Amino acid sequence: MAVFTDPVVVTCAINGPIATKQDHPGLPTEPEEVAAAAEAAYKEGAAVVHTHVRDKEGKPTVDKGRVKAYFQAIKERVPNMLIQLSTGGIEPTYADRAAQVELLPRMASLNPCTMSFVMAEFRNPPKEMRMLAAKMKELGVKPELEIYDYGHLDVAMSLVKEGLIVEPLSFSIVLGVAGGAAATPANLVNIVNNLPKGANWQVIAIGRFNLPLTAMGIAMGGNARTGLEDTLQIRKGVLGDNGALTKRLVGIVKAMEREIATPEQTVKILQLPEPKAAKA
Ligand code: KMH
Ligand code: ZN
Repeated sequence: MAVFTDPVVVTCAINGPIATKQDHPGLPTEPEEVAAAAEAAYKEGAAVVHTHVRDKEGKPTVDKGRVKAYFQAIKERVPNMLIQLSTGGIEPTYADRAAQVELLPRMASLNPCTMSFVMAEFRNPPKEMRMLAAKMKELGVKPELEIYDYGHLDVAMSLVKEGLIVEPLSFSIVLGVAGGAAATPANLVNIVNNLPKGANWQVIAIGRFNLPLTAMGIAMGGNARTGLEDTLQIRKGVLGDNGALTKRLVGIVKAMEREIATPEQTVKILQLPEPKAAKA
């Protein structure tokens, strides 16, 4: 069994695109709520906040003013925390996704393949997805590659060959979405075994599989993610919050005698580029 020495990068995915305030009254959607959730997670050890942007009604939006308001609120409260913006979603056009990335989050998700997403169609067409990858590279925004199934990894590797993304790669292995690979230990082991050397990775296991597969990922040398996007409950029947979910995750990492990465260490571990300003 390998001994892992790098500190573990903890990401908190504070809201996601799907859950509503009816599902969880504490779901952060307003800029101030988002910033408070980021701060709660940061205080417990999260270096990265992954966020989807919602409008005043709580619906996903690509409105640049709203994205700016999120970034500003987070930066005011937790200036050191690294913002990872989601570019995922069913509705937004790729032009809108690229426009969001121009606001220079430190990282942004990149979903390499089209797939069924439960009952929805999650469209990530090859050409447009490549345009978004190129935009991230031009702006110095590190892509977080979302791998929902085995073939998605092959597509990510073809982006390396085409010079659209640069190593070391950062992967989220997403398991348990109906339309992608199931949340099983065997799938996690097999996908991790196929990752390129030197890649950073974390597990995103949906719902009740979140905790066991996240713990397994840490034991296998991965980074770790939690938050209300991935699991609304902290225990069966008990709603969680971003601070409490992060605290629990950090406890597991420490129990395995691994250190927690600060934002400064995270920049080095993930080799985040310095963001460049967007061309006018
Ligand atoms: N919601 C997860 C299934 C993204 O934001 O682009 C994956 C995710 C992807 O976080
Ligand atoms: Zn997300």
